This record gives sequence, structure tokens and C-alpha cells, in this order.
Amino acid sequence: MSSLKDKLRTKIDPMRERVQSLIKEHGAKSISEVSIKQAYGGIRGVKALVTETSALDPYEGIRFRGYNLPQLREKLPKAEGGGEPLPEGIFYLILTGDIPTKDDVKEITQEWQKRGELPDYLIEILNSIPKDTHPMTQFSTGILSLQKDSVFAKKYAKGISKMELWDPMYEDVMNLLAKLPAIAAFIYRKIYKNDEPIPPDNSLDWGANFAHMIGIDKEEFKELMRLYLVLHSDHEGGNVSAHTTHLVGSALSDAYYALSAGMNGLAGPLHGLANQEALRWILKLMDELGGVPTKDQLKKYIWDTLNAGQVIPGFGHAVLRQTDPRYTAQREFALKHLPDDEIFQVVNSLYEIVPDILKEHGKAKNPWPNVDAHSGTLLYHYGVKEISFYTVFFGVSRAIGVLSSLIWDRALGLPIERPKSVTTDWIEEQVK
Ligand code: CMX
Repeated sequence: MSSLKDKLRTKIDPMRERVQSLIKEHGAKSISEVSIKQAYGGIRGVKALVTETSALDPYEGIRFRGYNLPQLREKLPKAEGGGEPLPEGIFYLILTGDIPTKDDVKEITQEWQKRGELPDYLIEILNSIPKDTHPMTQFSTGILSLQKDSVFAKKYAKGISKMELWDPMYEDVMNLLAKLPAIAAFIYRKIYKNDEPIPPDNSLDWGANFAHMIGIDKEEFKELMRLYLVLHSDHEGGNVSAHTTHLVGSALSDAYYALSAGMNGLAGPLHGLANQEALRWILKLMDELGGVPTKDQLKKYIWDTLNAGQVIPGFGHAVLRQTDPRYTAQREFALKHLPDDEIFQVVNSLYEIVPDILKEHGKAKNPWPNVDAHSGTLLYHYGVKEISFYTVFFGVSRAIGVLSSLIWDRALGLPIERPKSVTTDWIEEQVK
């Protein structure tokens, strides 16, 4: 039995009691109302989901179990000689609510190394997918293909108490997280590097090993991977990838079904695909304007994009009303490691120019940059120039948060999710 699982077990009963007493004593109290505008408007702002792992404040940004990003970058264990937090640490924190020790994190690294090998049948499936299929489709297919090995599905089929379901879910989650970097790297090497996969190096932590299997062993890129995998891991429960994973899991579909579905949501251009779109847009403008543009050239380009009815990718957010702290963390990384990079210079200028233009344009409620405005620049700098692959990096990281929530969903015995829908006829009747 792992000490992580033991620790989790000790957290579950007190949490169940808290939730049960809230429902018993205050279950009828209202925490949100829904206007007609919200019902037609993407349910924005309606508080109807409970997610323990992280909470998003419009002005302060994300807090993971109460800790903001600067605190986490300071408090979470780092690799030997490294300056960025290890993703294993954010997994431990998100799952248990406690900051891990170095030993806690080491145990997770070792556990994921043990479980990380890809089965032959998965390799065959991945190899049979046409190379020009979008990497996110291949990633989602890879995840779903592993479903036949779900411990959760097997235990469920045999018969298991509802209150014990979190245990096989934990096993599926650990198996999946262990394999995701290898699946992603396999797809990357298959599509872009002549079908030449790189075997894992089990002397490395999860993020560094991912960088290694991608084919970039530079220490700075390993640091970037660790930071990247922490930053994208969780963004409370209402975003499309988190909400989808939770919803599918609520039908007691296992982690493979649920995560694959969540990844399909992440693949949308208004969500995770925005990271590829943001860099694609920047490279296109640099190509058309002949390198690093002047501010006047940029202003015109931004207006041309808006006037063509398109969004400025990487700007705006459904909840945030400030610069995304995940953007700021990546900006700090760029200022430290690649201040002279030409694309970073453009990203810098966009940061100065776009918000004022979006304010003048008058539509976006949040004119500030989000996480996706910056991430591509960093990946590109270190040699990952295949933009269509960027959302897969996001997916590997997002799995940490949404899968941790899935364990908690089963630990709390949450029911199948089934909100009520209404028709426009019904709404018209109400307002008469
Ligand atoms: N550029 C131009 N217009 C924008 C805009 C942007 N970056 N952001 C919002 N708008 C527009 C919307 O398209 C909408 O226009 P319509 O009224 O014509 O439909 C209007 O402003 C109001 O939108 P909003 O309430 O501010 O934003 P939403 O909550 O509806 O959508 C988001 C949020 C992120 C989808 C939107 O800001 C956007 O499309 N941004 C660009 C894509 C992007 O960066 N996505 C990544 C988000 C992070 C993530 O989830 O991964």
C-alpha cells in the first residue's frame, strides 16, 4: 500500500462527514440563482458545481487548495539543482490538500515509473492512426484504448460498494498519469521525428522524463516542462475539460472514458487549442510583417483581425478579469531564460497593446492575456516547433487536476449529474 493512498484514505471520512452535515443542515439554502441570460449564455457565473482541488478568483487567479502560484513555486519540492516545482508535488497537493515533502514526491515519481510502460496493443493502435490526424485526436484515442485495462471497470463488473469506488479509481488514475507523458511523446516522435520513439529514462522525474522522451534533454527545457505541467494542471471545475471529465465520470464511466472525453473538450479552439492558435497567429503576423513588427504595425494587425470577426487568441477569459497569473509565471520564465527571443519580444508588445485595443473594441469582458498567450513561445524557443502538438502538453498537465477530482467524486459518492433543461417556450411562459 502506498503512503499516498493511505494518506488519502485518512482524508476521505472527515470530508464525507463535512459534506453530509452541510447537506443535512443547510441543504435547502441557495448558493446561486440562474437568469435567462445565463441559461442562454454558457451558464457563466452560476455556482452549481463543487470542486475541491482548486478555486478561481476573477482578480487573483487560481488557488490550488488555497495556495496561489507564487506560493506554490516557492513551497513545492523541486528537482535537485532545479528552481521550478515538480508536477508530482502539485498532484499530491491537489489530491490530499497538503504540501508534500521531498520524499512524498519521490514516492510518486517512483510509482509512476513503475506503472509507465505502454502495452504493445496501444503502440499498435497509435501506429495505425494516420499521421495527419490531429495530435489531440491521437492522444484521446490512446487514452481511450487503454480502457480495457481499467481496474475500476473490472471491480465494478464484479460488484463493489459505492463507497469503495474511489480505490480502483485511484489505481486507474495512477496508471493513466504514469503513462500519459509516454503516450504523448510517442505520438510526437511518430508524427514529427521519423517514427523514432525515445525510451524513458527512469533516473528522471516525471516532467524531465517527458522532456527526454520528446527528445530535448536540455536542462532548461526540463525546468520548463516541470513549470508548464504545474501551471496547466487545474483551473477549478467549470472549464470544459474539467467539467466534461467530471460529468462523464458521474455516470460511473472509468477514468479512461472520462479523461478521453475531457481531452476532446480541451481540443476546442476556445479552450486548450488556443495555445496553438495564439502562436500560429503570432508567427503569421511576423511572417506577413517581416519579423518583429513596430507597435503601429501591430496595432493595425490586431484591428484587422478583430474587424475580420476573429478573436485575438490568448486574450480574454470566461472567469478571469486580470492578467492570468499562469501567464505571469511563464513571462517570468521567459525574462529569466530567453529575454532576447524575437517571438517573446512580440508577445511582450502584444501584452502592452492588445488590452487597450480590446477595451476600445468593447466586447471582451476581460482584455488581459490568459495562459495560452505565452506557452507556445516557450515551447517553440526550445525546439518544439510543431504547433499542432501544443495542446497535448496542456492535456498531460490538465489530467493531473481533473483525474484527482474524479477520485474525490467517487470518494464523496457524488451521483450521476443531471441538470434540468427547459425549452424557449417554457421560458417565454415564465416571463409573460
Ligand atoms: N478577441 C476578440 N473578441 C473577444 C475576445 C478576444 N480575445 N475575447 C472575448 N471576445 C468577445 C467574444 O467573442 C464575445 O463576442 P460576441 O458577443 O460577439 O459573441 C464577447 O467578446 C464577450 O465575450 P466574453 O464574455 O468576454 O468571453 P467568453 O466568456 O464568452 O469567452 C473566451 C471566453 C476565452 C472563450 C474568449 O475570451 C476568447 O474567445 N478568447 C480567445 C481564445 C482563447 O484565448 N481561449 C483560451 C482561454 C483559456 C482556456 O480556457 O484555455
